[in-house]
Amino acid sequence: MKNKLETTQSRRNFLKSSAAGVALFSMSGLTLFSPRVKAATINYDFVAETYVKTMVDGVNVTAWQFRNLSGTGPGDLSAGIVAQTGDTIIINLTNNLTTSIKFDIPGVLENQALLSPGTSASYNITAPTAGSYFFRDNKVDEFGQAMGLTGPMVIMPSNGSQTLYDGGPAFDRQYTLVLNDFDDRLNAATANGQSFDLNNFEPNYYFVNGLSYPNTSTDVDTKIAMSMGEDIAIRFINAGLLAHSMHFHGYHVKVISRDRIPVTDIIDKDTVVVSPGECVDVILPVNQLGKFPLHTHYIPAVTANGVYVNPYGGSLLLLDAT
Ligand SMILES: [Cu+2]
Repeated sequence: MKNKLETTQSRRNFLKSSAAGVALFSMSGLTLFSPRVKAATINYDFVAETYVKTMVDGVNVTAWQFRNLSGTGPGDLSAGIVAQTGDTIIINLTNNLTTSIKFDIPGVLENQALLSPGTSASYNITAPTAGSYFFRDNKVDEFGQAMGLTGPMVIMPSNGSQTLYDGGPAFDRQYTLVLNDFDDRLNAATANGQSFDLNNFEPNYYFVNGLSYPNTSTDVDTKIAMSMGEDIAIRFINAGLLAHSMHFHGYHVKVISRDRIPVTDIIDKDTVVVSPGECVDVILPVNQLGKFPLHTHYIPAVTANGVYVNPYGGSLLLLDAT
């Protein structure tokens, strides 16, 4: 059926030509990571900052982001963390916002001190169990996330295997898809120094890795390129405030883990619920060729501000098996 050796070999060659030893987040749809025998120390220099993000319908929205000063995250995200279990991860964070923030990695680094505007802090963690995580600002509930202060953290097994967790299923390629959403009234209020009640949060822009369709269909980190016979790992990380039922056309997937906890009853599914704050890892066996959509079943989330643009917007992406 599949030639494992060949796919492994071509991946190795690909990795060889990349910037070895640098923990880049991803490129060409792969989480670009060279397995190591020994644990390493990986430094990330992040800033938290305000920026203007152009929506897929041309509207400009003032948002917040974590930005890696010497790298990026997947897609349009400006920061992401990739490491191997046991690595030392040092995150040097400077807060360039005019308000304090609280850096947080659910399940890994919690209850940190506030980081005042214009100051820096270093967060030193040992890379935990292999799996999908995210980081965020957690000062006031999900407010920081609603403004865009979030990014993925992917931890690979310490034994260098291309698996979703230690002893878990192997895959040929992996994609990390961060789901989040903006209510542009919240962004505008924050930019004007006004408050916004999160109870009134009704998002009107939706993203996968910071991109909305059709831009998801051309970016190497969000266009799911696959080959016949491959097993594709997809890490859904819902850093937004709404639950999404992600619907696969053309394929069934196996849900492997939820928040790093292996699923024991694995069945084939075409729709996978990803709750707010949840990380859900699935494997898609590629058993037919073609182009198919993958999208949220929450219909407003495949629009831009309630309008179908070009011909959709929001959390819709393309599965492309060649
Ligand atoms: Cu559908």
